[in-house]
Amino acid sequence: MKRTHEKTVDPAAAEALAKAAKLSISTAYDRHEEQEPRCGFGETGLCCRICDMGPCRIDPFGDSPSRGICGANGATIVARHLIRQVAAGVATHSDHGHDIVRTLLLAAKGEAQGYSVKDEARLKDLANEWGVATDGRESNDIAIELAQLALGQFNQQEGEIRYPALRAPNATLENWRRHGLIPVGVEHEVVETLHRTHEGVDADYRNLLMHGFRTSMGDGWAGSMLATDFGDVLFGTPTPVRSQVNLGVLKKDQVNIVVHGHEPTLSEMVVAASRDPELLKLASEKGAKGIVVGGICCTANEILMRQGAPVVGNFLHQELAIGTGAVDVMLVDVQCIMPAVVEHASRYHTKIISTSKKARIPGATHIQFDEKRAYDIAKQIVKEAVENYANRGVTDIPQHTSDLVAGFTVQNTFTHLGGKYRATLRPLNDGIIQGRLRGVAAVIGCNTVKKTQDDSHVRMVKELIANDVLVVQTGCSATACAKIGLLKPEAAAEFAGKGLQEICEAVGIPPVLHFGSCVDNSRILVALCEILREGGLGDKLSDLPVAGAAPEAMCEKAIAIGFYCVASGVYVNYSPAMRILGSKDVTNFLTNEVEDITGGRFSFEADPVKAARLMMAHMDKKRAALKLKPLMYASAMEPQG
Ligand code: NFS
Ligand code: SF4
Repeated sequence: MKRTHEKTVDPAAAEALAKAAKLSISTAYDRHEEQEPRCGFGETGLCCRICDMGPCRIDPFGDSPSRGICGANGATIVARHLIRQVAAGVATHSDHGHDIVRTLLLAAKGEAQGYSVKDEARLKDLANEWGVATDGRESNDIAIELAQLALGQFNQQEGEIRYPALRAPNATLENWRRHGLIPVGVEHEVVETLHRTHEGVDADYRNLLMHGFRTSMGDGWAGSMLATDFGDVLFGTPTPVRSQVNLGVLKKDQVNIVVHGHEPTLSEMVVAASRDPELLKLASEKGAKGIVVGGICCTANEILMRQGAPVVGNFLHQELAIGTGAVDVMLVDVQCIMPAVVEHASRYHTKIISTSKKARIPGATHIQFDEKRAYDIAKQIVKEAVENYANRGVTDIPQHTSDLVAGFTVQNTFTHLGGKYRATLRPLNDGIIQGRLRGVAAVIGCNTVKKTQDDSHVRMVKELIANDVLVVQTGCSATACAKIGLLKPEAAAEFAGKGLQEICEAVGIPPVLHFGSCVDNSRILVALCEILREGGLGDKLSDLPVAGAAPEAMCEKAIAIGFYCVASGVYVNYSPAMRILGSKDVTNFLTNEVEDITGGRFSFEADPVKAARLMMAHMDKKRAALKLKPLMYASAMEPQG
């Protein structure tokens, strides 16, 4: 059995796990062990369940059988299942993006209670970019036209999705066109993935994987990008904001509502409702000193960056939060919600409330969300929490919190870097060109029980910043590093290399920038385009000394993100590896051959420090190709303790 320190490096989680063990309450870590030993065919991707003549399995060591009943070989089987996972990830982010665009449309028509265009400047910028007239028009009018165009991006059947031509550098765009990597529409490519991977269709692993890359572009350069842009219009563009993270943000003497999932639509309203005088009065009548709304998973990041709401934790905290006995309601919408929360909550007074028609969990209370009555529904949910406060038993909240700054965006990082009056990325580019900074790394993604919680995120990011790499983060990875204090400006002095320290001090930013939720990885793509546009670092995205990593990845969304980053020309270390290692051909295509096509590639190094060094070696290779000055300080990659 795994010992607690092998399960997590987070002291709050360690306390909560110890308590769950004492009470014999099962957590994901226990259920992970119950699943051992794992099937080697499944783990290496060599099990095919595509048709009902199967399942078929391929011997990974090359002995018989080397093909399934239909003749599909290992590479075909692995590639087929992998791109189905890509398509699922794309569908997930895109459906989320779709719902945000739709909410803006309803809001602009006056049909979504409590929502309106919050950021008119952002709306106008987008309209100008998309060629929608703004002169003399009401913002609702503009929003309606823009939202309708955006909805068309999902089911468009011809041409190209819009953002690549609007935002990507020409050389990258031309390369995508040469290789047919731009989706005609988001949904079409997902449908085509399902068609191609049906029994007896595409058997060429390269052809399958290239379609996977094309499909993934519909996430990064459409679904997620639309979620981010239209989310900013609807809820406001984030600005840097201070808050706190970890289980200690739950309060013994207040009503605690944990919002868990992904879409900001409902959680924004719940935050607003928690400030409603009527509900605050009710809370006080019940003996509570106030109402806390904190998040788990990406909903946390959404309300953190826009409202400064505290973060309760990342993916593996969902059960642990309930285990404090202090959660009056856990409100869930879609994605990354373990059905186990219901079982866990049954041992406490916690009410699990599901809200999406797409995601019901047996045993949860369902309150159907509806944009048309959003504020009323949010109030109803907050009221349930307030009323449940009195039913609490003993609470036991691990007293650990850490401060962080979040809410960086392409727009405001510009302002920061350029000083108050000049919004420009010039200081960043100059820092890289002169060798003060080695490059930029995006460290993102989930937690997984296959690794020690947070350990890989933290060790990778420490290694990178110590060697003068500016790190940007999103999702559960940002939460992991926030928990140990890497996301506050003071972290620069303690953890960053000298060159990065100088930049952070001059500009007043932390060495690790929180860029938001997982759909906000699209902000990172836009930032890369802007860095390139600023000049001096080449002419295509793959020229930049940058790299990405998902060091504790666990879901199909993470695979889709990895794919669109590699398609965009980025080097990505992904761990634990996807289920592909059973096919040498597929592995070689993803880690090697694809670089000749997109300029990006995958690696699957599991050790986070070694992976960080691979990422930096890639940056150094790009620096050499650009003939940049030698690094000012971090000439050698020093191992960090
Ligand atoms: Ni991203 Fe965010 Fe977390 Fe992974 Fe899940 S919450 S959408 S998928 S686990 S980082
Ligand atoms: Fe077996 Fe081919 Fe059917 Fe897959 S598609 S289960 S390899 S027969």
